[in-house]
Amino acid sequence: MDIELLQFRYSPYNEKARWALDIKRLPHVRRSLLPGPHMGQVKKLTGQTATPVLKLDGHWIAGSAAILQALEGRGAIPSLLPADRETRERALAIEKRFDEDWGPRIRRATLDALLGDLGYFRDVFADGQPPLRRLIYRAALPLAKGMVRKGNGIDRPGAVADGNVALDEALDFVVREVGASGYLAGDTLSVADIAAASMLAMAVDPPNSPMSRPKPMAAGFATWIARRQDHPGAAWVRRLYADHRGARRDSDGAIRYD
Ligand SMILES: N[C@@H](CCC(=O)N[C@@H](CS)C(=O)NCC(=O)O)C(=O)O
Repeated sequence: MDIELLQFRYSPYNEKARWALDIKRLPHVRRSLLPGPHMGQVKKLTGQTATPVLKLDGHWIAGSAAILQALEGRGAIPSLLPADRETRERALAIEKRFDEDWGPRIRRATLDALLGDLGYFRDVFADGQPPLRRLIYRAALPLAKGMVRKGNGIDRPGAVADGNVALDEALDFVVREVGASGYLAGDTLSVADIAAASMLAMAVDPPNSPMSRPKPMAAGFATWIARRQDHPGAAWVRRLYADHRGARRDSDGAIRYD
């Protein structure tokens, strides 16, 4: 199989890549890495450490937007780029706003809520890993916690409050910008919807999806998640998932669509 995805469980950027591969029904091998220990492996392949990274036709591609673009370049259907130039530019601009502005800010609030319970943090990011790796990962977390905070900019004053502001801005944005079609750019599903729903899934936790975290959730995290469930933007995310996200859960190994 010539497509391989190196990813993190429950990460929004990785969810974008998984979603595109799934909706285009492109068979691939998926491997979940542990955040932290992933660095050496990803850096060796791509010269940087962020996931997702995708091997396509022998080349490693880093970055969810570049990955989606490369899959489009292969002509796999359905296309996630509107044919009309103006609508396509709108879709790509919305994807960029979610990827580069709202995504990292919302992630700070998400990670802060998750870091309140390191056992649960392990349950989320080491989901699917063998028992011994889970044990070692949990033991390392008290020391690694500071690096997670620093690496994601959570240690800056006001970062978590700003993440919650970004979440409300982004939820309001989808309510305001979704057209009569139910999509953010044009009349069909596009990269804009996938980027927006994947980023917002951090706070919406869409049921029966690869972004639905292990249950029961840690109390503090459950409280944070509960706070936005009644927002109409959260209802849009749940509907997009119900209508367009075939996969109910994430898995590793060979992914086929027979
Ligand atoms: N702009 C990148 C962002 C990817 C990103 O931030 N990935 C995070 C997980 S959500 C990551 O792998 N962080 C670990 C690292 O950068 O070493 C994309 O669109 O893929």
